[in-house]
Amino acid sequence: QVVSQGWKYFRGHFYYFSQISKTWYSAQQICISRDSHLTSVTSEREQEFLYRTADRLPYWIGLTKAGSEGDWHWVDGTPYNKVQSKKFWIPGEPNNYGNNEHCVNLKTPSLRSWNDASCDSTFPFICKRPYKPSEP
Ligand code: 2F8
Ligand code: CA
Repeated sequence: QVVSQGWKYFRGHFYYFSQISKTWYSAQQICISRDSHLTSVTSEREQEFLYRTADRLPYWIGLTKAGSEGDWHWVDGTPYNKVQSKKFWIPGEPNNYGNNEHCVNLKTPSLRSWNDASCDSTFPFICKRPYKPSEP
């Protein structure tokens, strides 16, 4: 079926790995236009799937503290679990480098792979949408 072209299935969701680079906000707008959001990460299995598929390129994910008085949150509405998420940050991150890093990318090929970066930087990005079997 054509609607899922370019989307990869993993455990109940479809993921789209873009081949173009966008700012974080533009990337999220593109995901929304395709019935999805920049991806959340809620388990080690999911994180592993993402960094393996990313294959050493940095990609925007759906974590930001823009527009929330400094609290990290997922744009797809998933609650951000600070304790569970600690193991996904690169050691030393998030460091808010230059006092201007409010968006997150998946940067290194390991479970500890998140870096906060300037939302105005351009990177490829990963959209995620639930797999919903259509009505018969
Ligand atoms: O050393 C980690 C540091 O590296 C860069 O800043 C020098 C990153 N900046 C960008 O990706 C724009 C920082 O986010 C990162 O913390
Ligand atoms: Ca950083």
